Amino acid sequence: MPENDRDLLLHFYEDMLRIRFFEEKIQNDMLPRHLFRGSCHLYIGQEAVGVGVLHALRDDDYVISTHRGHGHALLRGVDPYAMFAEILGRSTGICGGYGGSMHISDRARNFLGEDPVIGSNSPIAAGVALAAKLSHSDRVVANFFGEGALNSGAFHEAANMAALWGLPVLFLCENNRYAISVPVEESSARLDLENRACSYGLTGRRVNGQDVRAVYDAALAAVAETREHSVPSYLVFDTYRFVGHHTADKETYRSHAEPVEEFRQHDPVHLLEKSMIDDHTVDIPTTIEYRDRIHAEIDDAYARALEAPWPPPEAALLHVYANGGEAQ
Ligand SMILES: Cc1ncc(C[n+]2csc(CCOP(=O)(O)OP(=O)(O)O)c2C)c(N)n1
Repeated sequence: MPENDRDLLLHFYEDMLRIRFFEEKIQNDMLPRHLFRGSCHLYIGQEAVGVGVLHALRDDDYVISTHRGHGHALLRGVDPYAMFAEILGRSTGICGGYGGSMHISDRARNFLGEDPVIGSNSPIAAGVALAAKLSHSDRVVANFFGEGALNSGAFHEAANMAALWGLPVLFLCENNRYAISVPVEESSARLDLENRACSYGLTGRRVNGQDVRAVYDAALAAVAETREHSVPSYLVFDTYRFVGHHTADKETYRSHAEPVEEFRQHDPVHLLEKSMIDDHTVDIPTTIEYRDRIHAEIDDAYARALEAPWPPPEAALLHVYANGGEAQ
């Protein structure tokens, strides 16, 4: 990226703050008040990956995410109010309150959704890319998944077909070191994850996922290659999940030897903030202004979502039967 592209860096900063504050609301308010059913998988600590990649895409490109997809959805421009309302199960949620935290989607923004079935979103991404190719568009598909999904057959089937048919998919592995409680060292025969798709001709690139500038640069190059030549790309981002696998996770599996505090020094939000202050891109009052403004935006969206209407009981049958809910 250009050495000092102030506007772009400030966009990165704003987007990272929005994701962080959105999810802190879930963690610090919704969770203790038991305001949602099931669990939420938070993206706290991994924000630089989503921000760097999404800024390298065009609005008409497609994004397919996982159970840990709030950040990707917000970056696509999904309304935070409609996302809070969705998680709370309200009728004004982005999916009418039917999906909750793990099934947010917004076709109008080419956010084809979160998919919590591990590995299964890669074949879907390949299918969407095939459709894009057959319709002679130059749109690309960004397929996010965790390192756990690399061990699924579905990922390998998709990578093989994408390479064989020249499909414009970006396979984007977010290596946060754990699949629920299983550390990557105990699930992967080899730790050079970037080589995992070599036999399909996919040369992976390993990227520091805590450094939004590095993510953006790598994503820009991969998107250009994929778009121009209609070929898949593969990137592995090393990142860290600062919170539990999901909101009910007590994290008892983390060994005492794990340098949690050291990892926390690599908080992507703080790293970007510090680097912008150090190189005089911004001053401290500006960062406070940004934080206050985004906090106010998230507070407002959340307050409105808490007041949002519940779906009427008869809505339980909508979208279930082909005839719209009438008893057969
Ligand atoms: C096919 C399938 N098997 C098992 C699960 C249960 N499960 C939910 S999340 C998860 C771990 C995913 O780890 P990873 O792909 O690394 O993503 P992360 O949660 O770290 O973002 C598993 C095994 C599932 N959702 N789908």
